[in-house]
Amino acid sequence: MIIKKYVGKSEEEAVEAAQKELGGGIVIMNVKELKRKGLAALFRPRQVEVTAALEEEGDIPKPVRREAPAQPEQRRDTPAAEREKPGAAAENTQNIEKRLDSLQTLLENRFQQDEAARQEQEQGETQQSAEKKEEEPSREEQEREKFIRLLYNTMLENEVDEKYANQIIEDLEKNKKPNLPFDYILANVYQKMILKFGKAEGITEALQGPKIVLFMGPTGVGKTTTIAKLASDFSMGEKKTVALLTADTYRIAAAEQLRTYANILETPFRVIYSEEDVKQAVRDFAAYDFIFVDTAGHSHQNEEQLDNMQKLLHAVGEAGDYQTFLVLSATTKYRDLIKIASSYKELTDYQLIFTKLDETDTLGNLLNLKLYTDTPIAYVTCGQNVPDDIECFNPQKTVKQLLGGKA
Ligand SMILES: Nc1nc2c(ncn2[C@@H]2O[C@H](COP(=O)(O)OP(=O)(O)OP(=O)(O)O)[C@@H](O)[C@H]2O)c(=O)[nH]1
Ligand SMILES: [Mg+2]
Repeated sequence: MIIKKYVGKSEEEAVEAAQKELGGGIVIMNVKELKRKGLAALFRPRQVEVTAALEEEGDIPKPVRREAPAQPEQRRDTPAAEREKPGAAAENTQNIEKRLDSLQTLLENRFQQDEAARQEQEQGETQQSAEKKEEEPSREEQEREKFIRLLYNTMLENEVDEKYANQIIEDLEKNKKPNLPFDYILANVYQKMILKFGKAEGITEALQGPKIVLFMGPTGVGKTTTIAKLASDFSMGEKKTVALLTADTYRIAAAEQLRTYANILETPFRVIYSEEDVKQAVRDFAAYDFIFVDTAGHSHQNEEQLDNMQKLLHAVGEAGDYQTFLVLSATTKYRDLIKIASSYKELTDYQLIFTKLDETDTLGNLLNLKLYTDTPIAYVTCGQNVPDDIECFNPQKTVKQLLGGKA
């Protein structure tokens, strides 16, 4: 793997320079603004540094230069204004994770703590066995193995499926060379995990006519709230025209919930009862950019409900260009998520949205479900506030958390 830093007046310029030299297959691992001190800050233009990585078979690893740990003010949570909002253009990489350096510091601190504990234990052993250990030639290699095990255990603590954690480590072991520095190992695991998450296309406009966007998922995961957040982002933020439909006729309150949001956003709203209603609505809102369709929460075990969903999908497919999103809660048990995702996969292809990230500290299921379904995550939500608590899925941020960093 090649890891290099590039500097430009903007992030885009630095990324362009990286692509020019390393090609399109790079992964952006870190972005930071270079801080100038004193008078230089006044007279010189802003400079942004990106760290780009390129996987290359047989490449001789180059150690990454250790940066000073991030200043306390850089460690704060990403403010809402800086997060990549769902309506923003895909190329907007403005919010790529900025704190890989601090993650490394954190992991190294943890490693050193483990090391200190181990050394204390060693001191308690007999002089003879201590001397014998010091003579062991592979001491540094042993430390590296421990560092890799620390990364592995951190993934498991974050509920990454053992199977996937093993894959990541096995991949690392395959290309292992002697004397790999810790930061190279960390960067390699980090990059592999980002690649595993991939990139979702998210909601895209139709070439012609409105794009119908259907949201499905279990009860209470946040489908309606997520639709309200996205509708707000696209209509208020992106100035797109959005119409809202609901096929949730199981509960009166469900239709009212979306109607209320539609009133606030001043977008049209309609309840659809039949396949013909779907087609009529698409004809009526033909001039709109998007038609978002809410659905009733379904139990993946209820055949009748799944049958109704199948009919709705069929009607939507006949009515025009459409996309589907499966909304899942990050708080649902792994085994249940697998069953839910599988039963919806039988109905249609979809992209994933994960809700309620604010209600759990362990995000392993995001990676597990991405890999299990081979389906990218498009959006994540992290609170009840409409429209603020939603953002485009940011793999850098999640991977950092999975390796022990703070959100
Ligand atoms: N903490 C937290 N709560 C959320 C999030 N998204 C939605 N909620 C809450 O979850 C509850 C259910 O949200 P809804 O949008 O009604 O869920 P739904 O999937 O439409 O529910 P049904 O239509 O009944 O299937 C509400 O109290 C929301 O405020 C989130 O990201 N974090
Ligand atoms: Mg709902």
